[in-house]
Amino acid sequence: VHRDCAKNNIKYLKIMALNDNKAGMEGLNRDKINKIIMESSKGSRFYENELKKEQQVNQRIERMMLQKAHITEQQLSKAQAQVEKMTSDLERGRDLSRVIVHVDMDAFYAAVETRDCPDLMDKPMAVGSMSMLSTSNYHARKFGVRAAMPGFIAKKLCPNLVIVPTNFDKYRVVSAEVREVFADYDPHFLPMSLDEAYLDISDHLEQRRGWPEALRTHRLHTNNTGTARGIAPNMMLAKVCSDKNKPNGQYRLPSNRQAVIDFIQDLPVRKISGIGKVTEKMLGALGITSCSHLGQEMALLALLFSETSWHHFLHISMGLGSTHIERDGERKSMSTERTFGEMGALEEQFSLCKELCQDLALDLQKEALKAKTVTLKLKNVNFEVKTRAWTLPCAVATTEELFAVAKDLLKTEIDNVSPQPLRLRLMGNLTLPSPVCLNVVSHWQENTLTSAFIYVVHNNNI
Ligand code: DCP
Ligand code: MG
Repeated sequence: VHRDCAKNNIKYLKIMALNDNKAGMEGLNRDKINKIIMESSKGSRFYENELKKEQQVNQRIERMMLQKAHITEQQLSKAQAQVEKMTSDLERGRDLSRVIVHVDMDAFYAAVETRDCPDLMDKPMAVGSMSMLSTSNYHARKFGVRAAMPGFIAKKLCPNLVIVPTNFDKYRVVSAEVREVFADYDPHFLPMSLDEAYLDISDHLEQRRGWPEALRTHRLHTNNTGTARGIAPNMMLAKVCSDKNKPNGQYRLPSNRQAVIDFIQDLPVRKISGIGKVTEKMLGALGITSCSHLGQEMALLALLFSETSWHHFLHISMGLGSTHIERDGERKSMSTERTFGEMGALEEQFSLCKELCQDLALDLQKEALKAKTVTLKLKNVNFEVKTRAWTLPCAVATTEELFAVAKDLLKTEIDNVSPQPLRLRLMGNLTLPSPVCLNVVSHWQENTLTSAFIYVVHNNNI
């Protein structure tokens, strides 16, 4: 029995272990933190679902290893030739002429709250509630406290943690102020969320060459709302760079091929945007942990993964990324998400849904775009994701039009779980094609909805 317990605990630790792939979480006492997380959440539905997901990934890995065992030398050399051809084509198209900046605010919600209450500056603090945290400041991160962790677990990790409730209106105002600054440097900057954006400053740099010295001097205001910037020749690299010297730092990767190749060599694959826990594990099973390993195993990857995946891996291994920030109207997606305490009251849920539609309508109108499909995506009691979509006969753009559809989709979900209440914890939005897809994603636990996003993505083809 004891041995079984020990085995289960080891399994549990592997699944629930602290996700420390986040700035400010290096060098923590993982064993101690994991023990507390484990003791606080063992046996929960969340754990059961994580276990199920883990088993699914393990099965995928088993199938992949079986497939690998059957690969012939001939298949491998054919794939190798294909990879080499594509590598040289990509190399010829390498563009090092642009200067791309990725900006990401440090501990964004926490920084705004600290601005309004400077006493919090030196204290470990987080924004959210006992049931869910949206973010934590860098002091709290040292205790293992991070976003998407329930506040009650965070309190066990850090008894002195101050938890401040979320105030989205404030974060939206700050975000708008920050975006005004971005527009000075690149009027076509691409916002990714309230606190994150890509800018192409190449034209700005060209223009300022002619400016007098005084104008070209940038005065640095140091305060508690830090910003991390990553400067690189493409978007993929800029995103990695902005995380490198967080908080309040920047990292510039020079625009030359050798610097890019050197930078990518030892970079763990997990640092690349788009490579998550599952891909990291699948690659790990093949002995691939760094970007240079990716390059070395490309032929194998071309045989084991889909074309889209291995093309993506090849780009990463060469340090290639997008050098052209998609301008208005070419943009594929726009998103915002929210985490809050528990929300059980129907009126509150509908009014939040309306608020999200309002945000969405504003964003759509700003760019003269319209929505055609409205999707409600939900994660149920067992953390299984469901989607509900409705396509309209003609594209819409106003709050009322969007809400008319989103409301019906939400109501259907509420009716589905009735007579139990649907209790929300997070709602957000992302928009789809202009034509557009309004996508409400929700997660709930027991009868408690833990998260929801509305998505609207637009593209030129529709
Ligand atoms: N957010 C959230 N739920 C999450 C992740 C983030 O509500 N699971 C919110 C709160 C964050 C904001 O989005 O302040 C920005 O997200 P980031 O991932 O950029 O996190 P921070 O800005 O807080 O910290 P960092 O300094 O690591 O960027
Ligand atoms: Mg941030």
